[in-house]
Amino acid sequence: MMGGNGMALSRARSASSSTRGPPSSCSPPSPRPSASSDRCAGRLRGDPRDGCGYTPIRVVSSGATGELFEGMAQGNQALAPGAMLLRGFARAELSGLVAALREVTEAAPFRHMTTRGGYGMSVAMTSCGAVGWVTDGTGYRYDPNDPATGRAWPPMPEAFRLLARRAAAACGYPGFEPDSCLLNEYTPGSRLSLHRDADERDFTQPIVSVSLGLPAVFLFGGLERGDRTTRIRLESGDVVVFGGPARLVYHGVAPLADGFDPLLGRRRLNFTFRRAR
Ligand code: MD3
Ligand code: FE
Repeated sequence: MMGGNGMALSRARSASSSTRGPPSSCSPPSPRPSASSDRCAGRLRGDPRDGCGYTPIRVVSSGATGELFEGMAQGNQALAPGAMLLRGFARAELSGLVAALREVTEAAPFRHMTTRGGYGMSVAMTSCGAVGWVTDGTGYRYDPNDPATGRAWPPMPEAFRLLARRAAAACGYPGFEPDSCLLNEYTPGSRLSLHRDADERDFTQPIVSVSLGLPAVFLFGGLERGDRTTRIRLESGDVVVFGGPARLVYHGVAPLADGFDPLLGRRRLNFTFRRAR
């Protein structure tokens, strides 16, 4: 596992703290139509090029390049069975997302939370939606209230919700209704150590991730913490949908390299849309 400097790190979200352990089978029924065949069962690290778990996708993103690529898959890539990278899916919407973001962070500013082990996180977080993901000295949970204010989290902006729905639908999850969006803010040096997202109730529901701002190296592992990780560069406007056999994989983010993004400056944001309850 990644060592780090021992203080500004670990999300360790599900590590042994979850009251619900992962299901004994880590291959929840995949709602994706005809995507993963039986030969893919239990296989997480298949070469994306072998087509295993790959669903040819018709992207319906609009905007700048939309006309050119209408009806074509815009570089969609299966990272592994159940994990689809939609390159640039949100690119045309970035400024709208940032505008909507302001309303969220005015009510619930980014803050550095503390892990159950007492470490301050280098990534600052906030949430919107019916519940928000919270970590403090007592553990990890989804809470209907922001502990910083005692009030409900701000509502999920329509632009957020609709983007998540479209991305999920493009990957074979029609009708995705996220009740929580976790917003992560990275500055140069911020990292997220290897963890699983296992605090949600229903692992058949996917998680949709949207990246904005500075590029990052995403670490994509396997079902065991010790499994080797693949590095994937995520850029502003990239969307990843994690479902099926990829839903409970270990993952993290390498320390953010410095740089300057025209929209966000020296920052990277990641929004993850979840069905928590
Ligand atoms: C794979 N965020 O918020 S997004 C997180 O870039 C988180 O801020 C990272 O991991 C970030 O929990 C990575 C990619 C991601 C998100 C959720 C997943 C990958 C996932 C859930 C299951 C499997
Ligand atoms: Fe995660």
